[in-house]
Amino acid sequence: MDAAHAPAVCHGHRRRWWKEAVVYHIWPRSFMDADGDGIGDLQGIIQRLDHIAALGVDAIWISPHYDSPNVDNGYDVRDYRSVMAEFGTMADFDDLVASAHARGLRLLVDLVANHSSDQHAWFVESRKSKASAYRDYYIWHPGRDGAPPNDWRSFFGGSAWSWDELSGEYYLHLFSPEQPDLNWENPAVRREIFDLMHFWLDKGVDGFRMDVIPFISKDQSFADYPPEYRAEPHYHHAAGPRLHDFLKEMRREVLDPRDAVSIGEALGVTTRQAALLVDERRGELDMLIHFDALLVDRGEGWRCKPWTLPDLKAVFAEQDAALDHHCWRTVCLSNHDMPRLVSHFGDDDPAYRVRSAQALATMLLTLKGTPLIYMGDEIGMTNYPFTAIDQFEDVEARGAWRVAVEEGDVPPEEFLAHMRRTSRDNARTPVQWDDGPAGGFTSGTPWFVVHPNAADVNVRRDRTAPASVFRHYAALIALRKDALALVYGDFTDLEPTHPALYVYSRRTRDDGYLVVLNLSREEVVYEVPEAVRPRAFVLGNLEAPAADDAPLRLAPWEGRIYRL
Ligand code: ISL
Repeated sequence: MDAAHAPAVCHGHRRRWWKEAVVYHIWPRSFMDADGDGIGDLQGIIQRLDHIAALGVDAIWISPHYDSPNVDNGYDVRDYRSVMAEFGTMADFDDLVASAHARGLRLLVDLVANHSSDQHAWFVESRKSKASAYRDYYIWHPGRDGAPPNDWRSFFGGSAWSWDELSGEYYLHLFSPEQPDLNWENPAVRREIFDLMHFWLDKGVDGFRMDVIPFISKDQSFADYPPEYRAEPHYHHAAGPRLHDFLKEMRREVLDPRDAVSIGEALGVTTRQAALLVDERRGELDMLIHFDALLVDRGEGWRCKPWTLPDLKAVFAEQDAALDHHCWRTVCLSNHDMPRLVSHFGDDDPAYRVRSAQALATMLLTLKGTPLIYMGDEIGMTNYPFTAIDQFEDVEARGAWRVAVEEGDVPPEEFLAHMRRTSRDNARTPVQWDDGPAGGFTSGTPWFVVHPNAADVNVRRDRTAPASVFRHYAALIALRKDALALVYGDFTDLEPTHPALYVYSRRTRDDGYLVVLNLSREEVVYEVPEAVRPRAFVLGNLEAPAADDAPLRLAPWEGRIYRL
């Protein structure tokens, strides 16, 4: 249907481009290196836009491309209005916007506004003295009885407060000491952030992914964590008193006038709070990156814990119950902070890697919400086989090691066993483009290890292999384009307690799909309930089943979509 004549509402939802879109997430440092310095860059992204366009996605989100000392790989911004030198120039950025738009791809950039780098000019000025005009751009405190003001902990280990010798006060950093938190209570700070958002919108970007945005409002009493939050302080930080006011102001000042889309990273946001942040009648954010699924197997910090499929299904069911037709959500199963999708929720044993990556792709693209695909997952890239702490590059991994192993009593082997499964570095090894040196990522020396399986697992090979993860993604995305029921249709989990199958329907009043996923290594026989008798098989990752295939006989990691 011609978009201009399409109804503005579908099955109770306001139709918006970003609800119908699929987003591809790039972590630029490891995507593609065009100039041979071993570091991914903007021209590298441009070189590979056809790969992204061939998937059929609608938008790209790039992790921070701003000037940064890279303590946290770009999430410590030194200058919000310039491009990181390793990634290229402002002319390259303009080229990226134009090249993406020329292919019908929208571009979202990362807004890192909870904190800056300690090398940002604001912080350099702020710490010069208590009288600095920029003092109140950050959060300073004299401390209590010669100790930090409270028990807040940095997500990267240790206290969230550092003593500044020169100006004689503590400053707050919820992440590393090199990432001081901005003071959103100060209207001048909010003005600066809104102005820089306009700056990038003027450059043609279509919206923002907002880094730890729920943390921007701080409880001004700076009291200790309430006891119920001590084990999981992110829930405390995400519930600051003025969060909703600040977001409404941002919406009024920037997002609405520019028709820019907003995806808030929502670490610490409960499902109930999520509804308040994305209810379109309230005018805050468009959608969130939810963490409950990503962290379903996560214990405290870097530790993993056992999980079951019903646990994961319960997360999506809870979201569905909490977010009604006034709200929207993303489906995010992986990103640059998480293990690789196939290693996390699938089976990266070579016998099942492709098939389980395809089954997970089916889930990602048919659950309710805007799917976010993380680079490399479209060919089933896997976790890296780390064996020693010095192989890790990430500030989070190193901070956790210091606290757990060097200052604590965790045996190194125990730490590494967990980290192999949970480390952010798993997602940060370079994308494997072909079976050449460095997986075709660079003609130079790659800044980080390339996975030893690059000769087998790479874009060139996957796209032409008889069983291809990439082509399955492309087929699913193409199906979704013509299927509003897969976007706006009601979600019903038909077997919430089944230990191996995920079976759900997506239905509007006049259309519907049934998704049957075997997320296990065992064959499973399944009798489809009367109420959802499928009319026709639409798409799967194995041979089409015989017409009289009842009950369904699902091979390990088989995923099928039927029309209802
Ligand atoms: O949740 C995580 C996994 O345990 C954390 O790694 C992560 O720090 C958290 O999700 C917040 O992430 C975002 O902000 C950080 C940055 O390091 C991450 O890369 C970013 O996605 C600080 O800017």
